[in-house]
Amino acid sequence: MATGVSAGCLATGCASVSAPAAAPLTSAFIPRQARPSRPAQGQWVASTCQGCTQWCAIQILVQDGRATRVRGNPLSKTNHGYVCPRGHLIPQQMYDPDRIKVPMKRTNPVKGRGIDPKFVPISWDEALDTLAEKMMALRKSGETHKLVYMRGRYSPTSTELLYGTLPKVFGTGNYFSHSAICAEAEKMGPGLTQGFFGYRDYDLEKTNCLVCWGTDPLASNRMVPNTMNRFPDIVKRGTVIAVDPRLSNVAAKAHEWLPISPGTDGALAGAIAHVLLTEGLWNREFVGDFKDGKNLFVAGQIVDEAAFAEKESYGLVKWWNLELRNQTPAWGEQVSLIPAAQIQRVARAMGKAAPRVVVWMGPGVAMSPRGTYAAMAVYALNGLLGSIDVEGGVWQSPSGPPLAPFPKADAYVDEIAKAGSKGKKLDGRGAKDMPAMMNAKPGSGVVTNNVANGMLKDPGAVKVFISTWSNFAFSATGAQRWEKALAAVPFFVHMVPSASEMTQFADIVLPSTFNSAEGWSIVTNMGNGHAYASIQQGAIKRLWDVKQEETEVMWLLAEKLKAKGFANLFDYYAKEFKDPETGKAPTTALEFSEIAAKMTSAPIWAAKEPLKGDAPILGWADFKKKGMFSGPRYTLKKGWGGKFATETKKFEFYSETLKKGLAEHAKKYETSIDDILGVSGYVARGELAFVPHYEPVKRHGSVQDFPLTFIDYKSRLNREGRSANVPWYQEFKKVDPGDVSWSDVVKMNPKDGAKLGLKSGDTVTITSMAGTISCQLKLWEGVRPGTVAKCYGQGHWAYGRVAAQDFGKATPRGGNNNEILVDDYDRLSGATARNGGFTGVRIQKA
Ligand SMILES: Nc1nc2c(c(=O)[nH]1)N[C@H]1C(S)=C(S)[C@@H](COP(=O)(O)OP(=O)(O)OC[C@H]3O[C@@H](n4cnc5c(=O)[nH]c(N)nc54)[C@H](O)[C@@H]3O)O[C@H]1N2
Ligand SMILES: Nc1nc2c(c(=O)[nH]1)N[C@H]1C(S)=C(S)[C@@H](COP(=O)(O)OP(=O)(O)OC[C@H]3O[C@@H](n4cnc5c(=O)[nH]c(N)nc54)[C@H](O)[C@@H]3O)O[C@H]1N2
Ligand code: SF4
Ligand SMILES: [Mo]
Repeated sequence: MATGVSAGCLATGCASVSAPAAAPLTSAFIPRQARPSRPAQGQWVASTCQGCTQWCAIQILVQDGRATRVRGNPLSKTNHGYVCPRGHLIPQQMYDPDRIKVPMKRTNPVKGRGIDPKFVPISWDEALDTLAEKMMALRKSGETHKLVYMRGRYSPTSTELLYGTLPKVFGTGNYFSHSAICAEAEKMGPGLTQGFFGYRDYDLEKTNCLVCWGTDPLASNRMVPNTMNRFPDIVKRGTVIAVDPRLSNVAAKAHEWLPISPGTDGALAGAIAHVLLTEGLWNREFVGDFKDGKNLFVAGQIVDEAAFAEKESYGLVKWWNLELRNQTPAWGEQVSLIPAAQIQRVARAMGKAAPRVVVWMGPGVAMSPRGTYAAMAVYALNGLLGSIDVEGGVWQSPSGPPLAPFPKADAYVDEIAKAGSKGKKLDGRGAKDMPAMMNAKPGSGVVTNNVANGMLKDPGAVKVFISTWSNFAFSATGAQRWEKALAAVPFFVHMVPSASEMTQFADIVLPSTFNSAEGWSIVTNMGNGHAYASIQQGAIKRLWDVKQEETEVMWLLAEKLKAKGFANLFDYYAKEFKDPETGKAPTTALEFSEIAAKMTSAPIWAAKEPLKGDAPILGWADFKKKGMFSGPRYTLKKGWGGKFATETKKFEFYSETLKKGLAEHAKKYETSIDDILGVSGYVARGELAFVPHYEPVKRHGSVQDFPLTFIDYKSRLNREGRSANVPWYQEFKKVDPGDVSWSDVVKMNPKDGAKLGLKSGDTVTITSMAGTISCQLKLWEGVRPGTVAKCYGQGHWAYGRVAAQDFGKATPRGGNNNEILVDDYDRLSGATARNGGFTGVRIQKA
């Protein structure tokens, strides 16, 4: 940004305020006596936190219309009435003085980092009129497919009114979710072995061995409040094992920390499986046994498949013969750098606790190039240990309370829309080298990060770009590509509560509600054995001229489109939506928003028969008050007895499910599966491709030029990418192991520091094949020599006065990891790589 004045304008939505210097001011430490004493009067209003994907049911203390405190909903069976530290950031994030307060339009046509957009305030009417005009031009020119919609985070229900219907009724196939930069590859582990392409639940109450592998659930992942609650007891009664290349929160408290060489998870899993099999520690009830009772799993030996009788599983002996038989602990040590004795010890502890073992496999394993196979290898251990769907083990989603789907929109899809929805998608899914086979169906998974490449390759492909709750110019690896791609978009509308890096490229900025306390929707999730639905409600008085993007803005946009001659979207909303209590159709945007939430949740609060689970909810008012409803406890052994959703209906150590998907993809391109694997960057050929196995680390940058391996992970305080402008985030940053408050540090082993002549506090540059960033150095024993770790979340250059070092000058506080992480994929899932040691870096004194 050229001047401080306009940068201030961007942040505040008014023309005259300049951005103050980023002084570390925080109200957390105002002396006690300075606070006016007043009794805590107010109301606890139920809502839902979306600070991470746990989507906790919460209550917000509302005093005089203002949110002042947050706690877990006491009815919650998942969070026990507690939030994690990030839940407490809600009031600060919502009342962030840098929020966008009114709609704005760009007056500087030139777009780029550090170029002042010269935003000026406009009315909602003008903003939506302009958008509708641009959209109508596409309808007239037969180019509806040049409308591209991308969502970042979203509400799981009201997203249907935007993501689900706008593209369909208007006529574009180019709508994309952020899922593939999130954790999609993880789903391939349980998906290709067990037929469950979803996030798992864990019986932490009963487990005797917790293995946190590529995840740090005391600080991130899902179910943080439940983990914090259960963790101390597991430590006391059982064994906690952390497999993480850096000293995570769990690692610091675990009995065993395995600081694995990044990206070698498949090898470590193989070596553990080898010990479990050779020492006879597999779970016989789930996996079965040798027919004559004698263990023939002897290192190096081929086993006759006919000698083993499997029960709930399929292909164990094939897996052994193809992959495991030579993966001794000594071999595992060579590849993973974890001592053979520790591999053995850990495998025995897991075997001894089986089946009450949880192997909690996270993005650190899966979100890497070739991550599908690592995810399968680590997840398959749950199969060997028999922990699938049993007490103290790993569960699929419990069945949740019923929700009503929205009415079908098909009758409102005209010929233009039908034609526009066909055609190739910009993300390249299903290309020969991008199988993206979520649910084992080739071409069915989104390839979020590849949209930028699609836009750069074909600059005419996008004419109108709409995005919500997103910040891809920061949150996606190879972030610089997004800056370029967005700069070339002729018309971009960003709908967010706070202006971010991506907003700098917008033509129109629409201030969104902060969903947890200003919007309406129904949020669903599960954890601790229960699935639940939880309300989000407009709990507080809105301070600014904001609207909820998925509901209110859609209604108003539909009105504008109707006025310009395209009524289908409006007719769908106005004719099909009715208040389930009164039968009244919505007449305003706000009514539409609340009616949509009521329709979704009516089966809960207007149930004809008592539902399984919580005590009955008696009407909408009662639901608003209680805020949530949990379904019954998980029923064990869901997939046992031939009920897994795989090709064989068994737990597949040899994945017929994957084989079928790959065969289908190969057939489409009239080639072999081996050819597909080759062009997609995998190493396995032949039968090995169908079993969980180790694929060598794919590394961008030679060891000579980029000697250090980069480790990325999440902050305990990151509300996904959205909390860096909160003063408490900066003040408490030191809660992330090794980190320093109000700073951004890259952590290096002191041995490497001595070699390179670097010391703590030095300002350094980190350079990879993708780019260079700058931050502070910290010498720390929590990473092994040859690797460096840096927390994701800092390095914002345009997310407000606190997040940036100098917002007015676009100077970041530290550096964004995504400017050095290379744009690469696990192509079987379409997921973006951020873990697995795939980016080599060099570090120099700045
Ligand atoms: N290097 C690295 N990169 C990562 C990750 C990592 O661990 N390391 N994590 C990845 C993961 S798991 C994910 S899910 C993605 C997330 O990345 P994205 O999907 O891009 O989402 P965020 O960055 O969380 O979203 C930021 C935007 O959300 C807006 N916002 C905040 N609250 C609300 C609200 O209530 N309503 C609306 N409409 N907007 C809101 C803010 O104004 C901001 O513009 O990042 C990924 N990127
Ligand atoms: N605090 C916090 N919690 C969150 C979120 C958040 O933003 N902040 N976001 C939510 C979202 S959207 C998602 S998708 C989930 C993601 O779930 P998380 O489990 O939070 O995912 P990541 O932070 O990506 O986890 C990466 C972990 O793997 C480790 N790791 C890195 N490379 C390797 C490797 O090669 N091998 C192994 N074994 N480990 C490795 C990292 O050190 C880190 O501990 O978290 C959710 N929870
Ligand atoms: S950030 Fe996640 S775990 Fe923490 S309170 Fe919010 S939804 Fe729950
Ligand atoms: Mo995510």
